[in-house]
Amino acid sequence: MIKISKYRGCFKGLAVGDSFGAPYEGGLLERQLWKFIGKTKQGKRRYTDDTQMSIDIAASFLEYESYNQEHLAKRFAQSYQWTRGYGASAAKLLKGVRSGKRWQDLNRIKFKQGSVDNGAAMRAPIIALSHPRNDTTLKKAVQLVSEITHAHPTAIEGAYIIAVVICEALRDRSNKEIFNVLESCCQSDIYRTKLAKCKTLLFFHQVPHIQCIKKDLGNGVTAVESCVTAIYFGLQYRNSSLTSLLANIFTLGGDTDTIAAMAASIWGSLNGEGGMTNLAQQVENIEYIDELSEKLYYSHYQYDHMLQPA
Ligand code: R7I
Ligand code: MG
Ligand code: MG
Repeated sequence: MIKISKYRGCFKGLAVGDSFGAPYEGGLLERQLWKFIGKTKQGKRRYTDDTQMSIDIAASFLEYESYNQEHLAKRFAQSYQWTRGYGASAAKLLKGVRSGKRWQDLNRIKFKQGSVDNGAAMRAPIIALSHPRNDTTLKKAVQLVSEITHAHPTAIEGAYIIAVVICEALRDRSNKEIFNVLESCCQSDIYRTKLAKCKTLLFFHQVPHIQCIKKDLGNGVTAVESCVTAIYFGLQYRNSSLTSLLANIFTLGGDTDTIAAMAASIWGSLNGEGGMTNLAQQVENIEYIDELSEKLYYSHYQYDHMLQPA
């Protein structure tokens, strides 16, 4: 049986990676701005859209015991705040939904096939917590949750491979086992090529120079330039501290909040919540994130839980 600590570690890892990565994201202007808005009045680190949308997914799933796209789109829209650093087209879509428009009429307006960015992948770990078996129900759930804001096939496939890695990490699979599963799930040439490069870096090299990771895997805001990078870090640092994983992602630069959010949630799914307590305590709303993780867990493992001795 999967341990509850892994559920907590997955969700808290996402929030830790996001809120510790946010100060390093973007250009000079964004970094300066975050210095002013990056802390709560109580001095906790604020999280960005990555964690907020993950919270929305968990809360909406728990309310419906499944994914209801209309409910989730409204929940995303209600939670929108510009200070959480949403991408420009996601922000526009969410403001549209808030004013009564249908998400289906908005998600392909700016880009014909939908956004290619990593806004679907950054929240995909939570879909894995709601569908922890890597099967067709997981794939369907990823499609439903992602297409509301990110209809492009590469955005959805990026979300799917992140969710698959989380499912396998929750089961303590080795890096080799995880790659075998990824290779059988992954369909497009673009991700197959990235995964092959990632495999080389993970299995056949000493820890590579950070510039090599940037060149081969990427550090950008598109799903293609960030999902495999996060997988690399989550797996490469699985036996190291979360702090060292994060420090290396911050050195890499680029979309640091999102790459760190995805990588740290993989790390937390492998290692559980122990080893991130000090970091998690510094993040706003972490008690609510814990509460949601627990509810997601017991929505699956209630029966098994009742069989366990107290
Ligand atoms: O994916 P999204 O919600 O968030 C992207 C990043 C994440 O790392 C968050 O943490 C946040 O920091 O931002 O963002 P979107 O709004 O879907 O996309 C952001 C921008 O990417 C758009 O406004 C476009 O400028 C660009 N973009 C594209 N450009 C060309 N072609 C997105 N999709 C396309 C495209 O298909
Ligand atoms: Mg963000
Ligand atoms: Mg980001």
